[in-house]
Amino acid sequence: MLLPPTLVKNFKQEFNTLNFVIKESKKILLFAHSRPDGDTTGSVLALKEHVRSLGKTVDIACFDPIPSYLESFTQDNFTHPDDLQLTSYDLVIATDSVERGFDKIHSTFQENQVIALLDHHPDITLQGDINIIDATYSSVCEIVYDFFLFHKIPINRTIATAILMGILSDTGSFQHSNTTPKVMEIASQLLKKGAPLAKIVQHSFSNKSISTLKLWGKAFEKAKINPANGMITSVLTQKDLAECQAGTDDIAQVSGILNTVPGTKFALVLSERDGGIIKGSLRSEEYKGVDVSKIAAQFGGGGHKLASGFEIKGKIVETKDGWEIV
Ligand SMILES: [Mn+2]
Repeated sequence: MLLPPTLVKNFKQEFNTLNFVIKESKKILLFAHSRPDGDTTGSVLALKEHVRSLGKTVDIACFDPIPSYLESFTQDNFTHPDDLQLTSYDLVIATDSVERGFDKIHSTFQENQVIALLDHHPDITLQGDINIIDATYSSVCEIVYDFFLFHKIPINRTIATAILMGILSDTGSFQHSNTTPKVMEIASQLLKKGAPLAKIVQHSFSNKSISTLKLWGKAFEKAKINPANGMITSVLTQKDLAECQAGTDDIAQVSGILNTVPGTKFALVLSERDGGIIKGSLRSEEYKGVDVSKIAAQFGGGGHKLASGFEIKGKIVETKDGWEIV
């Protein structure tokens, strides 16, 4: 490995503990968050490859299947937690947005099982036995890379691909402000190990189904800019989703794309979800000087300075002048 292990500044003690527990464990469970993205998927796939090489029995639990656009990168599958004997594992490692799904099974685990949480979201209240949580990381995959670097764990092509998948996913292919020089150095190392950059970018960002594009079309058509505060906003109703035969996962990137419109300061996308919930998704960029987590907080939500969200009760009603929330 060409990068110096001194690059790893944080979590030395936690990395040592995690490494020790992995070595002592026979059976390890990895947990990917619900509606998995490239980061949670990449981090569990990288960790799986490593612990399997140590001869451990390992499973990946997730309430949802591996995203179809990432299927071609792996032979591995996610197993629904109900189909696993959760108390049979010595070590459980949950990665990224640990409060999206893992909270549902957290209390199932016993005293003698070690729980490790790897996350880069702020405001995580869930606690494990080993907590490696730091919002200054671009992605959990960057944390996993640091862990591998610290312990001089060999990075093969499979691991390099998985880690790059997470970094690309969470940096928007190196477009977001969390693309630090360190992230670029790591990416460079991963390319040298054979990670297929172009293929990952293509699958993650260019490989859109017609239903996704139709849904985006609706959102773009309805977009409005408020010149007073630089907000660009749009709405998607459950009717829109049904008409396009799209799923809620297809909404995720809309606010990021709206945020690229020149002259805007931040983007807000409101979308109707099941159970009378409206989800607000906010995006901005560093140079625009807006902290969208403060806006999200006003509605009881949270997240990062440049990407955050909230949920409110209500319905979106479209009128001839725009829309209203009732
Ligand atoms: Mn992430």
